[in-house]
Amino acid sequence: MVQHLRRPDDAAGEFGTKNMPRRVFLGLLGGAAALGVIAPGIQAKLAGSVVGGAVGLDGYQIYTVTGGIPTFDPATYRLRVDGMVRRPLSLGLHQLGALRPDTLHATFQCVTGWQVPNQVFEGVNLSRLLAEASPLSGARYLNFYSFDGTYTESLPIRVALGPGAMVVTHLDGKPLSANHGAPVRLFVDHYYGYKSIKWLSRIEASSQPITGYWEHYGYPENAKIG
Ligand SMILES: Nc1nc2c(c(=O)[nH]1)N[C@H]1C(S)=C(S)[C@@H](COP(=O)(O)O)O[C@H]1N2
Ligand SMILES: [Mo]
Repeated sequence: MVQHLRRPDDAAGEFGTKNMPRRVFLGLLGGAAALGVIAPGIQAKLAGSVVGGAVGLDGYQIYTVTGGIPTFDPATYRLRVDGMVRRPLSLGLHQLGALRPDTLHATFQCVTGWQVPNQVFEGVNLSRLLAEASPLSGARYLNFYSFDGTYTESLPIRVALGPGAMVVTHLDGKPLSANHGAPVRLFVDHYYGYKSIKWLSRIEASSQPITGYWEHYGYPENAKIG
């Protein structure tokens, strides 16, 4: 079941309330507030937002701020790495598939309180892509763009160079599903799920972070858990 998250002008939040019993919604909100991440003003804004949701069979809630699951053409899809780099990359699915895979065992954790433990992520560590693209010394952030045309995120390069930041192609041994961001999504271990942008198509090295989609509505840029 897909949770359609609309733009915050008609629905301000990741916390859906339409079709959701009020008690459940308040419970979710309370959980996020207990995590200490959502400021009271944002809570009020989110409480006014309305979208429905259900937990998928695999334990995830499927989020999409555009209200749809974007499609792509496998023949023309490219993951670009550009901006402040010496060697811009443009990788097709064959090239991505030919890379030796990295593996990461981790828990997926959304800021609203749900989590999915014991996940096996496979793909390419960002550090390897960066080694290939060779960021310039002034590049301090990576900015991420989705081909859904709306969702964005950022990450300090020092985090991207760590072992927990991966461009994911496979989840639990299977190619990433469309709902989870096919053909590739980001996963950042120890960071809330909103950093893990789906339907990823561009990674831009920059001296500055862009304001990510949820950051624009008040989520902290630093989404580190704990
Ligand atoms: N493109 C895009 N990426 C996204 C989102 C989104 O709505 N659109 N939601 C984020 C949030 S808040 C979470 S918790 C995870 C959820 O991942 P899932 O939909 O695979 O469960 O995706 C993140 N990446
Ligand atoms: Mo999330």
